[in-house]
Amino acid sequence: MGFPKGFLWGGATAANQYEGGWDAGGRGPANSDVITNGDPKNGRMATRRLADGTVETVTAMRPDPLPDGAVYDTAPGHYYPSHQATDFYHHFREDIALMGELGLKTYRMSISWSRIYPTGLEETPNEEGLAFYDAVFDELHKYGIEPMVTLHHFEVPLALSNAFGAWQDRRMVELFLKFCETVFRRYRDKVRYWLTFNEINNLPFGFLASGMTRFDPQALAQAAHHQFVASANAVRLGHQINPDFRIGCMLAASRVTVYPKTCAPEDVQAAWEAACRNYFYADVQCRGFYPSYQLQYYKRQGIQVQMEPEDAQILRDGCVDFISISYYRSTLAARQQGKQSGDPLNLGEPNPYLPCTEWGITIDPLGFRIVLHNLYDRYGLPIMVVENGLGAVDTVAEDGKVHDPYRIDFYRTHIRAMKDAIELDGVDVMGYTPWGWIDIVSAGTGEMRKRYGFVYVDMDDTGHGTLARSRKDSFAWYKKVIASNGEDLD
Ligand code: P53
Repeated sequence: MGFPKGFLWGGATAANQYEGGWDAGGRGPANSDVITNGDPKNGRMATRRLADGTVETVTAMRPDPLPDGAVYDTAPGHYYPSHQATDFYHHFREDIALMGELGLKTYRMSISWSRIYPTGLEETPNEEGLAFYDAVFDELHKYGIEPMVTLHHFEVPLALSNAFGAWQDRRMVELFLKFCETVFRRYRDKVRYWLTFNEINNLPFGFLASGMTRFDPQALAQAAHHQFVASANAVRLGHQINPDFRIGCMLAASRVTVYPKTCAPEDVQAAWEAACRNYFYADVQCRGFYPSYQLQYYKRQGIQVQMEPEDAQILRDGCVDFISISYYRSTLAARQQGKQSGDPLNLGEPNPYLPCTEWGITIDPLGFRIVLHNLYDRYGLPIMVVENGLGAVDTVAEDGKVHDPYRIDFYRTHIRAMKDAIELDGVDVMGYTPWGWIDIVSAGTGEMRKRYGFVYVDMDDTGHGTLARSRKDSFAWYKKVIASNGEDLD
């Protein structure tokens, strides 16, 4: 049996980590453009300008609230990895040729909102930005590659963060819809697959993920609601503009792959609770209403989400066509931990049965099969795997090449697990787009040395290098996997 005919083998990236050209072609700054590089321990920092003109750096995920008169801004003397990233903006023809050589059927990318509406508030879109993505989509179609576009991948126009804290404010719903309508209409015949919010359950990554400036549980719940309404409206509008559009949500599935630390029922319940805090985001988008457990949880926490009378209907009418996921790892939960750690980068305790990467990420292919099965049972919707991959340090060997058997191993075991989910568990998997098919900047730490690609990009942690592209060993391997529709994994 194996992988279905027409399985969408692909590769994935996001604009804020790959595109660069941050001030080219009339683009406005985004939240991601004021976030500096970081390190594995401390993650990334954001810069802001205080009322007296001085600049401070604060944590990029959940900084303290903005003091009066302060704004997020760039400042001299800092390195902002998104500004150049790995420069797709100036390399897109060369990079898409590599995608063609690899045999990709689909390419998952994001559109940078502030390239289309520089502050988010303009009445008319930036034509140069629209033309850039036209050129990208045309180039992809030349090679028979179907674009899959994320509308919101950790990026909002910076002006909206500074004006009202982005997603914590209801005004975002309309502004986002204006952006969606523009790109749906413009690319109506060039893009069929769309994803609304990347890793919507990683919204607690705050400023980095959603451009928010307040991070109390109330603000986070309200922002999630605004994203649900925005997503549902986008789904409905997209289907009106082109009934052939297939529009999905996107869940960080690692966060629902939570194992109990022991078989004590209290640990099992802790694991289930931790998963539910994440499942609920997909529940709303796939089923069209809030699950009762989440409403009770909000009540218990004293959280009151402000909902407009029309919202229930909007959510019902805006269910997604499919669910897409990222999957990197599983985690452990135990009753002793009591409350979940407030640190979104906290990875929990190590699992003694599993190896982990230099960044503390467990490697768990069976967890991948388990979560695919769970999600298919839960929603009965096709599942598109839009992120999976291994962040590792690659070294250029004496022969000038990167030999990365560890990456091939990772993909081999994960693709086998996905095949098991299809063949043994009957899961409907639409396709698979490895994360960072080409080296890009890390979202979590802003590093370059944490590489995911089949293609190596000559650039270091502070942006130095020729940006030259070269094929790693895994490139030829993945090419063979695609050519054999997943049969040849040796
Ligand atoms: P990096 C962790 C931290 C930030 C974003 O992560 C994350 C995660 C893992 O769930 O989510 C996704 O680059 C995200 C991508 C990101 C990828 O994981 O920190 O959708 O933007 O690059 C990998 O190693």
